[in-house]
Amino acid sequence: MIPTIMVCGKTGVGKTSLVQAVTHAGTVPDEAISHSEPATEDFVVYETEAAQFVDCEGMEPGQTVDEYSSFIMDEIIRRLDGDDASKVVHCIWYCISGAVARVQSSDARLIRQFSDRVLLVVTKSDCMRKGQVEEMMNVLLDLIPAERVVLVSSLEKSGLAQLLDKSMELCADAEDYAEGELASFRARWDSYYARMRRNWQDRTNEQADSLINWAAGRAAAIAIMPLQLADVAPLMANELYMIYKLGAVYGYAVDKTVLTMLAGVAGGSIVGKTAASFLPFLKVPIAAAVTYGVGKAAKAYFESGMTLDVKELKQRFLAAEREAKQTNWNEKKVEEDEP
Ligand SMILES: Nc1nc2c(ncn2[C@@H]2O[C@H](COP(=O)(O)OP(=O)(O)O)[C@@H](O)[C@H]2O)c(=O)[nH]1
Ligand SMILES: [Mg+2]
Repeated sequence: MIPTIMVCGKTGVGKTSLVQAVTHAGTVPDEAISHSEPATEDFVVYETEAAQFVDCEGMEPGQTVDEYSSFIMDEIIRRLDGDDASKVVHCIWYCISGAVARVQSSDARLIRQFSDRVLLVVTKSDCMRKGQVEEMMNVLLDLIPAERVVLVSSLEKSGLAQLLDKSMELCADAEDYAEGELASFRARWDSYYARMRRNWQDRTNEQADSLINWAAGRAAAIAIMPLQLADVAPLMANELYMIYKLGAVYGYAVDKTVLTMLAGVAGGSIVGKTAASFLPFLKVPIAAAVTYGVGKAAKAYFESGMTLDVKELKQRFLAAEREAKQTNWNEKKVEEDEP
């Protein structure tokens, strides 16, 4: 038995690209990915040793939620009713685009309809921009618990390991597995993904580090501005944005509690720490070091699967802050563009 995962959402959000990203080379041909016209018609099934992916035609702008919803539901029921147990859908990936940064009411309705079999996948997380991320997260997390949301980028190969882990959990409890069957299913899945995971992990690590360096450099650039008050809000926004993006690199939707906890490992807000440095030449290194330290603690937290406790995080923060103080942030060239 291999699980069946159904991938749906609006046209162009990156469904086919996502299936391509989680399957071995050659499974999904490049031609299947659209660059202008919608490319996926009806239901296209891609099969691997680990899973069967049903790539659905996307919801079109003129289509109503009810129309799209019954199109998907009909297929789910058709598969359930058939004699072939291997066709039953175990898990749905409902995709919305991180580039659009808006959750529409139609998305909200569909997500509710698919209920407890659905993972909400935010695609193109590489395209999420400052000023939009926070609002989008808040709307999403009102709709569905953070555990059921995964942020991915097929382009950067980020969040994919997280998506697979969550899907595996959903698939595993969707089936009444006979003894031993579950274990063999897990083993097959693990061996299929072992190499891909290693590659993704290396990339994720690099992305996280470059994001932290970028944010610390930005903090230094903000702190160098002469006006005391003017730099307060941007420093805070910069730090929070870094945390959201780091979460996304690991596939996590960061909620308020996690955000506050991570920003707090510095033992006070970045604003407080910077303002307290009454010697102007200390502002830059402090702002950079605090951001860097919070970044490294956040990275460790997401890397651990959100299990590290506050005490461990504080230690990570202190070690990284010390390390950052050795860096001359004034001399580091800060790129305006994000990594
Ligand atoms: N930046 C970015 N673009 C993506 C990503 N995934 C897909 N795309 C682009 O989005 C467009 C639509 O992708 P496609 O997979 O055909 O979307 P579908 O209609 O939902 O199946 C294509 O131009 C892709 O190259 C991603 O993770 N990041
Ligand atoms: Mg498609």
